[in-house]
Amino acid sequence: MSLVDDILIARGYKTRQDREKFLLPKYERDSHDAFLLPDMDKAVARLVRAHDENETVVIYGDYDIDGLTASTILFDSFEKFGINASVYIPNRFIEGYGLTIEAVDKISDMGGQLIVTVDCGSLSHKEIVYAKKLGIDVIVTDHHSVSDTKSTDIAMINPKWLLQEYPEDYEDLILKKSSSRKIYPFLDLAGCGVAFKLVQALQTKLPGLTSGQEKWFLDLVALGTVCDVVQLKNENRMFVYWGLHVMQQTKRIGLKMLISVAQVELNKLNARSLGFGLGPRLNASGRLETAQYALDLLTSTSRTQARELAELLDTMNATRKTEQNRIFEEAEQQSLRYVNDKVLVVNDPLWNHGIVGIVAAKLLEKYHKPTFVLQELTDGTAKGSARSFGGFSAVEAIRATDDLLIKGGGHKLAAGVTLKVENIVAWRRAINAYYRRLNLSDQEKLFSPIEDVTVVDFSLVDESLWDSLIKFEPYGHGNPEPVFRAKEVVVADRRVMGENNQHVKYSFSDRKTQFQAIAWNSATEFTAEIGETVDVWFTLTLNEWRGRRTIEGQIKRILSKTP
Ligand SMILES: [Mn+2]
Repeated sequence: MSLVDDILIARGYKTRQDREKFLLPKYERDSHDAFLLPDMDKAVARLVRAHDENETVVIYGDYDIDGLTASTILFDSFEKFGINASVYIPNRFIEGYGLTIEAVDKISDMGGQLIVTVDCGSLSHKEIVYAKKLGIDVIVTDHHSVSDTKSTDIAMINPKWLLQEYPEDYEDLILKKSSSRKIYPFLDLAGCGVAFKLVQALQTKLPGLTSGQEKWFLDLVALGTVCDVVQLKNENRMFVYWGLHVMQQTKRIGLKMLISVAQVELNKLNARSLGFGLGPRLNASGRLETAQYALDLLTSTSRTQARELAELLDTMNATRKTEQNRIFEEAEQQSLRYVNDKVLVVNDPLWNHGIVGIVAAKLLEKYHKPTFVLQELTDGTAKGSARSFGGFSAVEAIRATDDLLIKGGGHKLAAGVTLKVENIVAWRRAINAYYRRLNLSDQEKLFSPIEDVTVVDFSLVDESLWDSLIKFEPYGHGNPEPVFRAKEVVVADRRVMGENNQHVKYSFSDRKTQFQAIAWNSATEFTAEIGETVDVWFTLTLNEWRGRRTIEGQIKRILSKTP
């Protein structure tokens, strides 16, 4: 067994076959049967009718990247299938997330006969019933948490229904491959992933997109999947793995221009480039004004238009960053009032609720607390975003305190919430009381990385290990970079570096071999001195200097063992 096998086994890839699958995802093998998703056949039949009767279809999207990529996937593919469709993206500041009565009215005025939602709609029973009254059918495609009751007269494609259907034994059923009933074996698709499954299913019933051509949509699937922070496992891993390959050869002029303004080098394209380069630029327009610009960019067929839009998004992204830094600094100040709270809730009238989600993520990183950041609006309500980690589920916390809320929902690690300003104080207390009631274990409270594997011998950390680890890419949520831990090694050298002595470089010795590791901007955090015995947690990087390749560590944590 190699270190690589050890890591994969620790991550749950128990058999040799599981490990091989992980290291080389394959499209045909790893694509699950789209018709196993709830209501897929119903949705396909309805869309075939829309095609045959040339109905006016409206794709109802969302302003985040998952919603925008999902909308583009359906819009482009419907065009190829000969389904007459347009896209409706709600405005975050006017309509908010999901289907609304006002939007249904507008769609009715536009002559819409069928709405297909993407990345939303699972909780829109009222709006769906209203649409029906106006003679508009609705197909929901979504991946958000669902409520306990499922409409039977419309198609709702959402893998999360499977958990509802098999609450106790979903895991068991998918593991038991011999089970007589086939069940879709993966729940964590993003909204764009669900939209892509609909394309795969339609492809078998309508001409326009021959088998294999749908792979050209994987660039968009990868982008939405990474930016929606779903687990990069199973089918998602395959989507992102191959989606990055597709993106390197993408024919979408809008994506090409976006890649160019984000200064992403095509041959170095990885999941990080999507999450930190392309994603923020696409999101900026929806956060500041309207996501329509981002949709227009993704669907653009004109080079000039695409260049202009990409440059506009780049400028908006710079504005967003300035706003975000201001909000972050103010929120940092405010959080000093709540040092004893386990769940941080901060609020202000001047914090744009399009940006507060990113600020919540940064506060979480700084304080290691589940965090809610709210904007108080002029109508007496406050609206905001949550980020969480470990055993604390933001969406469960919202559910447990919903008597003080107007609405809320989302996922375990990220959620949204709306409440009356006058209830903020009481709700802050309630959600902290809920945290205490949970009685989380130490493991569930842990924020810092957990090691994948213990290194007993630094000589094993070499170039061949590095070459194997490259196959673990793309890294992201659910598939983090492996973290190594060396136990009881001795600090052989410590040097501070950089203009302001902000970096620190260590050399550790396991008594046979020395190993270099660096911590950027953390010289004050890591203070273990020469001669001390420590445990050290690190990830690996490749250092290329004057043609020489060396493998170095990036320090995550040092624990002194010297009494
Ligand atoms: Mn989504």
